[in-house]
Amino acid sequence: MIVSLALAPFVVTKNAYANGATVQYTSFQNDTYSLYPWYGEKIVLLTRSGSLDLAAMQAIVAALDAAYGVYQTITGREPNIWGPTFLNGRSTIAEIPDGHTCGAGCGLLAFTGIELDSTRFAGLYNGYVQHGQYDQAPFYELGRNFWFYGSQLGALDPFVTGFAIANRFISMEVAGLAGGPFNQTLAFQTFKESIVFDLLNSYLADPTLNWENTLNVNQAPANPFGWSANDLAGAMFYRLFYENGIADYHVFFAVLASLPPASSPIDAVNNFIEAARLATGRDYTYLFCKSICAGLPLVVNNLVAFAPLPSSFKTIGETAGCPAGFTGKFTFSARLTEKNTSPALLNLFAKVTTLTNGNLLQNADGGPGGVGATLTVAKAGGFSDGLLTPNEFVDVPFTICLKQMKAFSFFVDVLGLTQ
Ligand SMILES: [Ca+2]
Repeated sequence: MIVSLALAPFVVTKNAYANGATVQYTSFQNDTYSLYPWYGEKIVLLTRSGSLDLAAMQAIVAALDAAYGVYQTITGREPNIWGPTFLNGRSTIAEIPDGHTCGAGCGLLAFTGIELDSTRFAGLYNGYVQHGQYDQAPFYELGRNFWFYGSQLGALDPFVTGFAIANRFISMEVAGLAGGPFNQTLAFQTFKESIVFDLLNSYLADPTLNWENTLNVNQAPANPFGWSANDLAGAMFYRLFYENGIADYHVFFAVLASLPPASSPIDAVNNFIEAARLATGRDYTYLFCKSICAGLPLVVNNLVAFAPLPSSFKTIGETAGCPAGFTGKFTFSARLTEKNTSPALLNLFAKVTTLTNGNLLQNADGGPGGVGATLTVAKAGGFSDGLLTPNEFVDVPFTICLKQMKAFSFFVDVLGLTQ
């Protein structure tokens, strides 16, 4: 699913530029500039100089368009439109004088708009003119524009920047673009491999490391280039792409977008693992938990069946155990059955992911609660010994405090440890 490099900008750029016309651009810092537009299909590059090499600008614009297309393939969507950064139907990438944008470059999260300072733009332009290579900066910033997963993953911060790190490499790789040296010094291939392979492999090889003492505390394993926890998270995304291809990698993000919001870092890790499992059929728990965090409960929905028992449904008009303001209760049991191919499970609990109408789970651990509340599975039935083995089941009672006597939605995840 590679977007062809043979795009329209040839003609459009020529026409637009031949007029020598500039456009007004309002920057992230709310300054106004007259800049020269170089139109692609999806992006428009805005530069301070109008006397740049036309062929070079066409190549750079085509490369950015191609990378934009790869990001579109990965995410299945496009950035939201931010008026000042959307010109003639295209997302702007603007050159701004040094010291007048956020650092060397930046891109708006989930919205159109990238700014590169003049030094960074010169690196991009000269890199192409002199070596036929593309500086990575704008390809990374596209990873800001296409970041739509703050709700599912943002609770673990390195995932946010890790997305841009991974997809910079992936967009350039899929579009077949030669990368220039990182910060004009580190050879692109070394730059890339030291992150996506070496950093992750050294992390995986060290049994004392896990997500909690790396990603969760913004600390990468010691490494020769000083790569960060963001780079480590990026390498985890890259591994999904590398091992499964871009089609499954797209499914990963499509599934991810449908998962519940993460209210804690562990929720974010579980979302990553669950989306990866559904998209690829593989278990990527090992990226986060090795022997040292065997005590970390993970979502085990795929290892069990959990079905409400209609014969147990009961609506009652009393509210004992509910806070004030409720009108009744709904009680039922759900049967939790271990699939016959699953490993034995222990320390099982249910966690509320959806509960509508302002209703509460009355018998949640620690008292009535809504989304995020947990209910520890009591030792009963096949779980009397605290271990649920293949084909064993246990019935779990739920009591819901009702605001009103009407239909509502209730969903839970099942979490636990595998033996
Ligand atoms: Ca048992």
